[in-house]
Amino acid sequence: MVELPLIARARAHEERIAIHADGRSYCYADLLRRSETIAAVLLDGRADLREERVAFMAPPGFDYAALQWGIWRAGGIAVPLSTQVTARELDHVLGDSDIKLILTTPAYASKLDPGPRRLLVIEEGTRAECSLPDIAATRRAMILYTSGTTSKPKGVVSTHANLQAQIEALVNAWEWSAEDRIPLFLPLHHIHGIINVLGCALWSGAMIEAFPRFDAELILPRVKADAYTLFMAVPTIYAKLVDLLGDGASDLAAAFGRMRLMVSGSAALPAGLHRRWHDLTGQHLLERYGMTETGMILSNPLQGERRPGAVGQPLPGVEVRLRSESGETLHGEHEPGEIQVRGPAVFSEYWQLPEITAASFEDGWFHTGDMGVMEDGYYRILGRLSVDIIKSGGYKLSALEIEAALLDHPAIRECAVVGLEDATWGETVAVAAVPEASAPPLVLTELQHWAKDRLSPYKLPRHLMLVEQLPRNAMGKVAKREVATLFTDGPCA
Ligand code: MCA
Ligand code: AMP
Repeated sequence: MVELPLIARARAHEERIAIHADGRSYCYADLLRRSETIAAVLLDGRADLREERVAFMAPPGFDYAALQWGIWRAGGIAVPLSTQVTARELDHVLGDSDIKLILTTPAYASKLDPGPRRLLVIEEGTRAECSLPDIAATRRAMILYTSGTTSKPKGVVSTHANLQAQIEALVNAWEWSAEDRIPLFLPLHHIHGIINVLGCALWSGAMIEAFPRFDAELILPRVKADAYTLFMAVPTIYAKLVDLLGDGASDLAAAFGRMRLMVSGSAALPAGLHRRWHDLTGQHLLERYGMTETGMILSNPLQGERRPGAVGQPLPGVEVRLRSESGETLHGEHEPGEIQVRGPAVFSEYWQLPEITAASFEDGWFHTGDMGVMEDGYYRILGRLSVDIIKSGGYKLSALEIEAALLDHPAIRECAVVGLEDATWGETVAVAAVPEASAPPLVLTELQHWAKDRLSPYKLPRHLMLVEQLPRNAMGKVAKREVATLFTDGPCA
């Protein structure tokens, strides 16, 4: 039988604790048993799901891991759903990936309206077994929806081989071992949580302590008790922790300093925040850079200088090049170019978007849309090619998607969404709107209230400015950079 390496490796750690959550500990044997049951329920007499897409919703924890492994062991493609998804966003994901079956746990069943699809609630006592199919590494494993330069999020398809390459690069570079213990509080519809934390830990036989969200009141006492060797978070979380730590030395700061490794990524870690964290805790954060389509690409070293404001060198197995606007590969230092990536970790395709997939690659090199530069042997990220991508709290947001949702508001005739720099969130969502003449005056809180059924909480506008017209260039296109200066130069709601 051809078993996934992740599953085969778990057999070597059967007695070890894999996940601790809600006051319970689950060992690797529990995860193997539960995922086998889920696979058998899914197969329901069939030999193989043959890449059928199966959506699932569960908070970080044992159930999430068991559902993911169950789908994989039955031969399906796992489509994890955000626990904060709105009905409209859900409709897009389920329709786009042609989902017929959604899996969830009793606690989440009432949050989901499956429409015409089957909702299968996996109860704790369920038991089933059957022989499971062979799963080749080339089989497609997961679709993650990522916002970008299209108004609707695209499905990023990764094979088992892609995911394994993403995990192995990090396990090797950061020397994961079965002795590691890590808190998991990041959302599990993006790879930061799925691959960098959950995937690497389970690959290594390590222990995860799972929390439904980043809850400082629950997590910090555990940090203080030296419960963890590793910590992985987005810069927003480090900014919030710096505020919580205050100025003086403390037991908590010392406990952060004792961890073997703390990593920051998903968005730029300001050099000042990196230094402040070191002053407070004695810990040099390791900043790395990656993307849903590629896994992690660049990383500061585990041993050696972790440079503030820089993202280091390519991870094992990842090839990186910088390309000029005219398409030349840049070899020198201090020459900015687009970051392009090649290697076994790079995704296979955007789901059912062959033209967009083809346009994203050149000779096997994936175009990230991020600009970078090499300085004294370290890459530094300069920003994105598109002004329509916003990074807020570590989430990648599409200005076009938010604009399309807001245009349904009866008081908005036209609008432009931009990201404004913010010390805590990296960027926050701002909207400049031309109101409908006949409509009552629009205010931010009312707009947020209206939009929360349409957009996930992290996509909601945080600033609103009403304008008579949007700034446009000579071609009539909205000049986004000028829109941003409207907010920085003038008052807004
Ligand atoms: C929430 N709030 C915000 C935002 N989100 N305000 C401005 N901008 C935002 N984006 C407000 C809420 O309305 C609320 O306001 C208050 O902040 C607290 O909200 P809450 O949701 O409780 O915040 P939180 O729990 O502290 O969440 C912040 C968070 C979370 C922990 C940073 O956003 C998070 O988990 N982010 C990680 C996302 C991630 O994993 N990205 C990885 C993508 P009020 O108090 O007024 O009600 S993968 C990726 O990017 C690549 C591959 C990579 O390299 O990793
Ligand atoms: P996502 O599509 O959610 O996977 O987000 C990937 C994007 O996050 C990248 O294309 C970058 O723009 C951004 N990103 C990730 N890590 C970093 C970092 N360390 N510094 C700057 N940007 C980052």
